[in-house]
Amino acid sequence: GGGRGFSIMSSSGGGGDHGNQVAEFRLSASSVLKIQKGDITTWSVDGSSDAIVNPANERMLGGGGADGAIHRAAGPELRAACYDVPEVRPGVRCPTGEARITPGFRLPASHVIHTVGPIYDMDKKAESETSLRNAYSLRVAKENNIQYIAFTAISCGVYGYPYDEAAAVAISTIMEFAKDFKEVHFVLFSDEIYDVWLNKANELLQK
Ligand code: AR6
Repeated sequence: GGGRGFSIMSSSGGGGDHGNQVAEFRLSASSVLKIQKGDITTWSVDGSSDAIVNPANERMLGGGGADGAIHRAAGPELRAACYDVPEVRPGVRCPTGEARITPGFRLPASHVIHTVGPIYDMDKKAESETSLRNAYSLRVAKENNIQYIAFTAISCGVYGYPYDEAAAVAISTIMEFAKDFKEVHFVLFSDEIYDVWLNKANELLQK
């Protein structure tokens, strides 16, 4: 009894093949994990206590991948706010495994949590794993009273983290530290990563 439910639901809008299905898992009595395909720049739940997590780099001034898309959608105000984040050493505003928060500006989400995942190093797996775990930045979100948070597959693009290993870290970290958020979302760009995440959540969250 009281087990973790799992269901596939279609989100509103209809349309694509299985492109807008949302897989839902219970994390605690008050908290759900939702895994869906999509573009994180369009994500929002309530526009006041929600945050998207930007897989940034240590300079925090934008880049390619999701970071580039988030900066384009948020407008130049986001880069200005990032520029104002103090450097901890020359060229580093946010060290690997840490996070910084800014407003979302023109994004539908109210906040952006900029986090820096590791550049995957197969010779330093334990270090990569610790940094990735830390990049899931849930403490910063809690300190800022975020109730709804959306992640991409941090480090799974430019930074080269193997999908299956990254999914295990991502989902186990969420299971451990996200039980008091209302909703935790993964908004995943590719079919392949979506499938890996869904399989891993089924493995770790299904009884
Ligand atoms: N919505 C959701 N996911 C996305 C989007 C989007 N709009 N765009 C890309 N992804 P990456 P990293 C996926 O490379 O590996 C940047 O240049 C993408 O398919 O964005 O942590 C930064 O400035 C992949 O699955 O981040 C850093 O220099 C995932 O998001 C560096 O890349 C993460 O890929 C960070 O590399």
